[in-house]
Amino acid sequence: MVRKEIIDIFSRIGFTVSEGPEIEDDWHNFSALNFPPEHPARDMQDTFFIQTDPDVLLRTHTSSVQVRYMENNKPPIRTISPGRVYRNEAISARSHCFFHQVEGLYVDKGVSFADLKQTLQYFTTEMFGKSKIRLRPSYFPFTEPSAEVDILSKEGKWLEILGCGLVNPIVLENCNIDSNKYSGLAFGLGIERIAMLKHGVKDIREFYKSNLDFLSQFK
Ligand code: 2NM
Repeated sequence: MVRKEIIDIFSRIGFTVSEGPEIEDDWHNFSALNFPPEHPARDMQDTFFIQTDPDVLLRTHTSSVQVRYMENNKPPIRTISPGRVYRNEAISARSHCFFHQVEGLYVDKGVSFADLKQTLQYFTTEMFGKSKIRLRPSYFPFTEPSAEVDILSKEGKWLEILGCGLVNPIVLENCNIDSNKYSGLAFGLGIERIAMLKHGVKDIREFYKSNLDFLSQFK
């Protein structure tokens, strides 16, 4: 339900839906996205690799889909990539070994940080109603500058809802897009995280248990 709602919201401002493989190679999941060789996400502890071939892994984000999209399409590009992603971390109320993301990408001449902020304000307003957001400086290898977006809850608490930034020119060049001519904005969110905030779900594991008592409240 929440995935569909997110797709509907971005469809209304011209984003298409793109999909790609859950089993990825190093280039599309890490190298093209400017992850240095020693980045901790590349560790066996953090990512699921195939033991016999380190170039076969389960994608850790759907940015890999956007690398594929940029390799195969010329700007203007406006696409979102929903899908399952995998992280090798301990299962708890707040994290799971897989979850679902939507990542967004907009590449054209003159795409700016103002476009990023306005796109995200549009999204949060459509998703949560009129709402105050703030952008906090952050770091991702694939964006520069990068930010985390918080939304102000009814209780007056800032809650982190997504990460974003302007696409690092290195990433554009890796995907054969001229970074002197084009710029881009990108963002990534966890669908479960949005669903938990919207519906007051306290434990991410509820989504994977097929418990009818839990599921039937959403029909
Ligand atoms: C995030 C945060 C910031 C992102 C970057 C790209 C690409 F492919 F253009 F480089 N796709 N998605 C991105 C940027 C994802 O997730 C928290």
